[in-house]
Amino acid sequence: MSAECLFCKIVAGQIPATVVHETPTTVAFRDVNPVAPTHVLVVPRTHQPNAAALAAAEPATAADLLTSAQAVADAEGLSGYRLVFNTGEDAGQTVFHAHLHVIGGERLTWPA
Ligand code: DGP
Repeated sequence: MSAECLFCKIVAGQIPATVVHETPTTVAFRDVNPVAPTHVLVVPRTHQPNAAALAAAEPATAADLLTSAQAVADAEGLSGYRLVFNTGEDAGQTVFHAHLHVIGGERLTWPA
């Protein structure tokens, strides 16, 4: 755990969040600022600053994020969904604990 990390604190239960799915390696909770009817963040329990760092250090946990995302989609009854890893400030990453956005619940446009 990183002492100043918001998502580490959510994983530890020190900051409240609406948790929708948990596994031994991941926690999924609703985004506080949803951009679609379903907007869930799937995070590893361990602290890594972004998805690439997670994949390099813990590839099995990186894969677990995808499995958890599908479980969230199934639980939410999504017929389709979008997965996003914002990586780096230029991509809009604001929380530097790896997280996978699961976005759906409406017809999504592309490009966003
Ligand atoms: P990103 O921009 O990819 O780093 O996404 C970070 C997301 O985290 C953003 O969509 C808003 C969400 N978020 C920020 N603070 C909190 C919080 O305290 N609780 C929850 N549930 N989500 C948060």
